[in-house]
Amino acid sequence: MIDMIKQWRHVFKLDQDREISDEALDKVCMSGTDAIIVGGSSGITYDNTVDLMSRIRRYELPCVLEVSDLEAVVPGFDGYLIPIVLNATDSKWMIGQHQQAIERYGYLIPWDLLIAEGYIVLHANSTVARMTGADTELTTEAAVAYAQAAERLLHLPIIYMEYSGTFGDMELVGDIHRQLDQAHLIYGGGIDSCDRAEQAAQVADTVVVGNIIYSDLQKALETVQAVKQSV
Ligand code: 1GP
Repeated sequence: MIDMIKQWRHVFKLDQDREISDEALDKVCMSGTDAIIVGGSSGITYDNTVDLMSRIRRYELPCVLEVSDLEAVVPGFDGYLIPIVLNATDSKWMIGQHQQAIERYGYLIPWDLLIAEGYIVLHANSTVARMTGADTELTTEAAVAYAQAAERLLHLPIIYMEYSGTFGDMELVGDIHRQLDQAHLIYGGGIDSCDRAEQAAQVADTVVVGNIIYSDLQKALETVQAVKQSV
């Protein structure tokens, strides 16, 4: 799993709870992006997850589920991303939900398809920050220390800097990237132009594009080449 993810430069994140036409989905899947992540923070159900997965499955690109709701884990994805919110103040988002899931469904879990992501949530005014009670007011040193704890103590293979809904601090993302030896750095949040996509691609290993798919599909599609051309 991690070897596959390490090759991804650009990824689209599609939200089960938002409408996307077949035509738009076709453009997203044929855009040249490396993969699709299915995931969202609210309104996630088993049915809307199955529905979106089966529509994406008509295409050849990898499709993984970012698990945020225990009731909506659907078999058939190429892999399952399991967020561990490093700066959550509510510990259930660090390990509580995971423990409960294993207790309840342990015998069903395809362990080799799971991969943990150390999330650092940095946009205070986002659903994920509110839900997890994330401490988003971090100094550079504090954020770097979270990333290092995740990589060196917890041996998490992925660090995900989540600015969902706003464009983040590229200097901070770059600082964190420079401190990582092994972990793969994913950036997501507020990418709505080629320029922002390029900036993010310069400091992160993988760039995730979400919201703009639903508000300006053409701009979203252009981010693929912007990321891929960036060195
Ligand atoms: C959300 O990181 C992703 O989980 C992408 O963020 O929706 O702001 O593009 P945007």
